[in-house]
Amino acid sequence: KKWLRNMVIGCTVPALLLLAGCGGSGGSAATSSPQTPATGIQERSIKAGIGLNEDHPEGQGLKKFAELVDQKSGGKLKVQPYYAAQLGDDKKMTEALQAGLQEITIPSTSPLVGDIKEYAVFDFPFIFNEEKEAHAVLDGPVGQKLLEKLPAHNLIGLGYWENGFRNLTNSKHPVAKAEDFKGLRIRTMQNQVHLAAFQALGANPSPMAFSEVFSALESRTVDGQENPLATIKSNKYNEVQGYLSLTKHVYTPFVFLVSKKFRDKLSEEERQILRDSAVEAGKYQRELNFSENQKALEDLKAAGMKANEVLAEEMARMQEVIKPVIDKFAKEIGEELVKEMYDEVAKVRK
Ligand code: KDG
Repeated sequence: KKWLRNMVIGCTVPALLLLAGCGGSGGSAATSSPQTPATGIQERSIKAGIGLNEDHPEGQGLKKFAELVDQKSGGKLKVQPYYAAQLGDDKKMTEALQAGLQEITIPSTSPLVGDIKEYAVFDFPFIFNEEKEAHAVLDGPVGQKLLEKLPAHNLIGLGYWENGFRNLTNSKHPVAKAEDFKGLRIRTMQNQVHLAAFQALGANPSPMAFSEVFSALESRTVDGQENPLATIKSNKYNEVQGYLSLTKHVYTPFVFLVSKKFRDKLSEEERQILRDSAVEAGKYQRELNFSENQKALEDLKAAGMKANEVLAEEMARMQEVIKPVIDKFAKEIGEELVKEMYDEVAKVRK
């Protein structure tokens, strides 16, 4: 039987033993299909993109992640970092993950709110006073619940890194009280809560992708923007903004995202390497972020920015103005989750 002989010759040895599974495909043992889960560690190239620069703590964290993955996989899993929005902004990269065209990104949670409305709890202004309060919520049940919403959107979340407390810069005047926001054209992230909060303060907010911010400030298309100090320094906003107001008005987390389409192809061993490395690099990133945010203030002042503090009673007045916005979004998100977050913060404060 010539056809049978040809077929047998076409099979590899393991496939020959499982003749039924040969099917003339050459059946390499390393090839995985949805029916046969991958095993071991394969050679893979992993594109990981962020919006911030390599010198920013997020860039340094990503570099650390790539090193850890390299070590843990014996050089087989190769993470290629792309900084400064080379692969696009948070929204675009997240969509690329969903389509399986990019493997990793670490965006602010704020632009995800269009897809997962519950993430807006982290956009409520003035809910955290210190980093450790935010960490308790993010690393606790509330943060976990939100990570569990990601797979339905073709994303896998491996935990939270830190963008941090945001402060306002502008080219017009110091902002020390609620009235000072009036009429300022401020770039915001693409997020409904941020938009509504700045509108409530009488500012004129315009949502914009991160990579467009510098030129919008330079051309005076907008008067100001808000970001953590490490970003203001790394992106050299001091060159186009004279005033830095320490409003600390909202804390933004980063969420470590992996494409679900990519993750589904990985073996358990490979998944574990990514999980462990994301957590380990995340600890490093948060520490670096904290120290860089402290240091950046001095550097920005030395570079000529006029910095001003905001008194606690003025912050309380800003909070008062924004309260209806928070109440409205709390209803939309689900008051139970919002309460859970406040309870968690209260526990840390005790
Ligand atoms: O890599 C993260 C950045 O893309 C972005 O999230 C920075 O906070 C940010 C902003 O203002 O867009």
